[in-house]
This record gives sequence, structure tokens and C-alpha cells, in this order.
Amino acid sequence: MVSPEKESDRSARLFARAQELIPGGVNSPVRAFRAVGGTPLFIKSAQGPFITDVDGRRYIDYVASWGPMILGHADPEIVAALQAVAANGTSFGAPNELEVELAEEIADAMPSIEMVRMVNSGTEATMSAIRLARGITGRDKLIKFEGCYHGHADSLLVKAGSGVATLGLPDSPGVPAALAQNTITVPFNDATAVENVFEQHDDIAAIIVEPVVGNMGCVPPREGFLQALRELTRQHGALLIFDEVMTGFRVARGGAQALYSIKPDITCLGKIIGGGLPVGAYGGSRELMRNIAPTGPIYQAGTLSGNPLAMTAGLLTLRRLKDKKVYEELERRSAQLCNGLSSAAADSEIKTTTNRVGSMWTSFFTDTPVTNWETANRSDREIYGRFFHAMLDEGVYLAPSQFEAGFVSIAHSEEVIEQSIEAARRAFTMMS
Ligand code: KE4
Repeated sequence: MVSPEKESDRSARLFARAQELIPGGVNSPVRAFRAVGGTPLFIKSAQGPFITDVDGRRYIDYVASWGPMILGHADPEIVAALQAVAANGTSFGAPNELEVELAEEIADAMPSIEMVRMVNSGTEATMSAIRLARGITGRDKLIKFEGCYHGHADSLLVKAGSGVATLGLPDSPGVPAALAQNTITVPFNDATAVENVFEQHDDIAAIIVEPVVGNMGCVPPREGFLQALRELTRQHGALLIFDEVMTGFRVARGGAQALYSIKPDITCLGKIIGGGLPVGAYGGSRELMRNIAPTGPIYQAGTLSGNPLAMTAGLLTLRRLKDKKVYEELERRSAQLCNGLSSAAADSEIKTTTNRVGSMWTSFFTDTPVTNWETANRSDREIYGRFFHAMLDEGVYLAPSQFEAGFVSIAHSEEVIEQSIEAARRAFTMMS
């Protein structure tokens, strides 16, 4: 626990007020610091790689709003564009040109997406993708992986990662057993387990997978694993859904499907494509997507889908990401950070295993390789909590859970990365 004098006073007062009005005082569970202890910081502003809390304390931020802020916070170009577009109206409930332009950017970056539907969150994207897969195949069952999190739609709150794993919830009450039994979970990186499921069930509509997992912490796919999923789904007439809400435009402009050269049937997107505003999307071939209302019978809708603000922030972000030097620089700085964190831990004889793909990473407090939920779950949460608070005291804001990924933005300069490594060195020294 953080000693009282170190807690930010205004955050503590605001948190007390918030808990009277909002479940747990937060609008998303992982923000509540339940896994690491202490009082969540209430953030007043953010700029580039920094966030500033309500007591004026500034932190180097590696949460990046859980992924969207790849350009850094309050990017001047995006803020100016939002101010201008807001002056023309914030939502029309009717088509607008920006939606077409963002669809073009997404299709240009991901050839597997010939047609895309905008929604307002990653949850809506994955929920709609599953409905599409079930509608197309006429099958009900779904395969997902233990520790993967795809948002909070009923079918997906089965052995999920992220906040569900953080809170140690087996699964969520409120999900009808009749529905949950249609979701089959197997270990990530275990193609044989998937093959066995297909041998036992002939009514699998789809596999949904985070091609690089972020929600048990960062866990890359083993060589050949994604290819095996592609082959098994083709062989058994099921669809392959890549949940790239986190990896889309993060691990590469074309997402994990470009990095690993896999063509999924449906791709789910979110986070970066909204540039920090509420957004989600799902897409695939024209043949598949034409089954979505109003051209087809599979229904999905949304009041604020494609609103001009989210489209503007997303469009400008994706246009900036067309410069491949951005990813080259993100790779360099993320490697600098993770190498520094690993050597700082080793110098203090603290056991960590660091997994990284591009500018998303996790330092697991364990000394064995982390390749799935079972190995991720061996991490020492108590040490992670101490590291989290030691880094907070050093002015670095990490994910308040061992089972989340951290994110580097293009605004994290080499100097800021060095400062973060020095902060970790001091934190590990204090901990050892
Ligand atoms: P949202 O409904 O939160 O926009 O997206 C759900 C989702 C779907 N798929 C993946 C791969 C995701 O990572 C997410 C959401 N990610 C979490 C962080 N691990 C959001 C943070 C939160 O729940 O507060």
C-alpha cells in the first residue's frame, strides 16, 4: 500500500466522491488499482508522453489510454482538427465524408479488409464480428483462448484476460450458462488443443484470437501458431476472427496480420483508429460484409457510429502512421526501453521476463518464459504491485495490473526512455 502522505490528496478526495456515484469509483474496473493497491490517480491533463494528475504531479505515461495514444497525448495537429470539426457539429446521425475517408485508410492498410463497419468500442466490434460469423455459418460455437480479452460481450466473458483476470474473477455472473457453454476456451499457443476441439465439435462458427495477446500481458504467437489456426478454420468451414483492437496499427501499420502474413476472415479494430475518441470497427471481404444490414440480414447499428469527431482523430492518426519511419523509431525506442528495464532488474537480481512486439510490451515478474495464461499467471503480483508504486513514486505511470501491456508512443523521446530506465533502476534498487 502507498503510505498516506504519498497519496495525492485531491485524487483521494475525488475517489471518495466517485465511489458514492460510480461502481468502484471508476468507469472501467482495471483503473481502480485493485490489483496493485492504493488510490487511483485522477488525471487532469496529458501532453506528449506525459500525464498530469489533479495535484499537478507529472508522470511519464506508458498506459497511453490502453493503446490509442500512439502519437502521444494532445497531439497539436489532432487537437486543432478536432476543434475545427466540432465547430461544424459533433454528430449528425447521417453519413459524412470522414467515414468514407477513414474506411479508405483502413482498407489501404489491411488488404483483408475490403469493407468495414464503424462502431463505438472494441466490444461492439468483436460482438458484431461473432454475430456475423454465427450468421454466416449457421453455427453457434466459438473458440477463444484463456487469458485473451475481447471486450465484455456475454459470449466473450469466459476465462477472459485484462480486468477480468486482474480481479481474479472466474467468469462473470449474468452470462447465461446456455450462452457460455457455446464458448470453448483453450490455451493460447496450443494448436493441438484447437485441433482436438474441431475433432469433437462440428458446429464451430469461428475462432477469435488476439494475434499478439495484450490482455494477459504481452504474449506473442509461437512460430506457426497463427498459420495453424488459419488452416484449421479453413479445413472445418469456420471463420478466423483477428481481434486487432490493440495490435491494429500498433505492432505494424497493417497490424499483426501484416507482421505474421496471415489473412483472417474478419478483423476487429479499435483504440488507435479513433485517435483517443470512442471507436471500434470490424471488416472483411465484401462477400462477407454484405451480409450486414442493410445489405444483408445480420443486424448491427449504433447512434454515434462514424461520428465526425472520432473519424477526424482516427483519420489524422492513421495518416501520420503511413510514414514507415514512425514504426522504425517506435521499434528502436521500445527496444531501448525493454533492454534497459531487463538489465536494471537483473542488476538488482529481481527476476523478470519481458515480452515485446513492436511498441507493446510487458515485464512479467517471473523467471520462466511466458507463452500462455498458465505461465503468465505464475507471475508474482505482489512484487509487480511494489514495482508499480515504486515507479509511480519515481514519476512513471505503468499499467496498474501485471496482466496488461504497456505502450510506447512516438512522443517518448530517447531522453524520456532513459529517464524511465533510470527510474526503474532506482525502483528495483529500493525493492531489492
Ligand atoms: P473496448 O470495448 O474497451 O473499447 O475494447 C475491448 C477490447 C477488445 N479487444 C482487445 C484486444 C482489447 O484489448 C480490448 C480492450 N482493452 C482493455 C485493456 N486491456 C481496455 C481497458 C479497459 O478495459 O479499461
